[in-house]
Amino acid sequence: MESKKRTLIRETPDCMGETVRLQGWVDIRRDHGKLVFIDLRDRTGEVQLIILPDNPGAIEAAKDVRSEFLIEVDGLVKERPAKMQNDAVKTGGVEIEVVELRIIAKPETELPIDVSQTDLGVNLDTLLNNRTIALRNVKVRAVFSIYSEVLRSYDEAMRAGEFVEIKTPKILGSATEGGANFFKIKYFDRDAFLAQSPQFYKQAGMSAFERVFEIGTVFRAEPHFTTRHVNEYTGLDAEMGFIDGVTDVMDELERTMKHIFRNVGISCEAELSLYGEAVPGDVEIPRIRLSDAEDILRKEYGKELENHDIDSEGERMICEYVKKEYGSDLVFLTHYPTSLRPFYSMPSPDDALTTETFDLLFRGVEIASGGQRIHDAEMLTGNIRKFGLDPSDFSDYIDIFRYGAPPHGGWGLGSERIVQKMLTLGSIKEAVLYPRDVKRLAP
Ligand code: AMO
Repeated sequence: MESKKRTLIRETPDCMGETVRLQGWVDIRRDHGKLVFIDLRDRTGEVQLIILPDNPGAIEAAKDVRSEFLIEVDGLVKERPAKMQNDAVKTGGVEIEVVELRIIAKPETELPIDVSQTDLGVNLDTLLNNRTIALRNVKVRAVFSIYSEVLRSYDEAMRAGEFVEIKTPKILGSATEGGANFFKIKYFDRDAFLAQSPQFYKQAGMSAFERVFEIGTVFRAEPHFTTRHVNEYTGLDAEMGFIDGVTDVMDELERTMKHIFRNVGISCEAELSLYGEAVPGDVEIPRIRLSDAEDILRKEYGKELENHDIDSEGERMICEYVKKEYGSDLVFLTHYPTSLRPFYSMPSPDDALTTETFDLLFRGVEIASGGQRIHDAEMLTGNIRKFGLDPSDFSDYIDIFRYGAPPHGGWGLGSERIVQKMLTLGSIKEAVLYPRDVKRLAP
């Protein structure tokens, strides 16, 4: 038995009439009179095992087998009777008549949650407290299969656009960019801070490579209890030089998003269908100035914005409007007021009170922020002062531009929010493997 090679469940339809070795988890075991049925799953699918009464060895070996046991079976691949072929999850048309069955490992006690149901039916806390176990559930795993495809597709789109991948430090000597949402840590005999964006480093990378991207951890010390914030997330950042304007940056982000959605639509059809979801249609993403969005909200929804800043309700409404008017699940809001954007944002050439920036919204939630940056050292120094900050705290950053840098811009895209909105998950935490929030540091 030892020397036989493992066959994956996906491969069983090609092995009709052969004896194969399968390994996996027991989803469920059913006894029908003297017959024992076991639904076995591995990473490629699920198949029904059948143990016949004329195989007392296998009946004996299976007698204690329960859900979530890990087993190995040698069995004959047979055609599954047509009347049984109505279960979409199972490998169609095939069942395995068990010859030998061995237990590889078994749970010490019953699992804290029943992972065999398609819908787990537990609340968010229970799901997260039992995260490792919950990952055995087909719908929970689907989230992270899609997440994996999002990461791969982002990487692929960036490389296709000739962006160079960089990794920038997450431990910083100073909390220069703002301060309030930095985590302070002990670093030997002094204080250090966890990076809340790769912003300065990606601009530095851009100044040499023209185009860089990073897939990296971002830390935010925000005491938020919302459905779209966590304190540690994975940012999909990019920065590109020699742009004519912020439009070039939005074009590149639009191309990237379409690539991600197209790939997920093709590779993750089964996972999406578990959630009854489809990826957004391949339509042009509308670009609306924030001031125009403000007018739309007032006229269409009777909603007034405070300080011309759009809140989460406004973001939901504008997405609803765009879906209705343009059939798009995404929208760029552009030209945010100077007062609402970081000091490095390029002011609009015709209006110093607005910036060449944007947010990208997807089904009601902001998934990316970006814009053109100031690339002139003197202008940047002046802007730092205007924001009430001290240029001497930014000398490494200003140096990037002192030695010459092209007009440039980029974005920061939240990877988990993409998946959250793609599957309409109630909380971003469902799309984070082991989320960190104000209260949660484990598992
Ligand atoms: P910003 O702070 O808007 O921009 O962040 C960019 C994107 O990151 C995601 N995001 C979050 N996701 C989960 N939990 C959070 N607490 C959280 N905070 C932000 C969002 C958001 O759109 N340096 C700029 C980017 C740039 O201009 O290039 C920045 O960090 O999807």
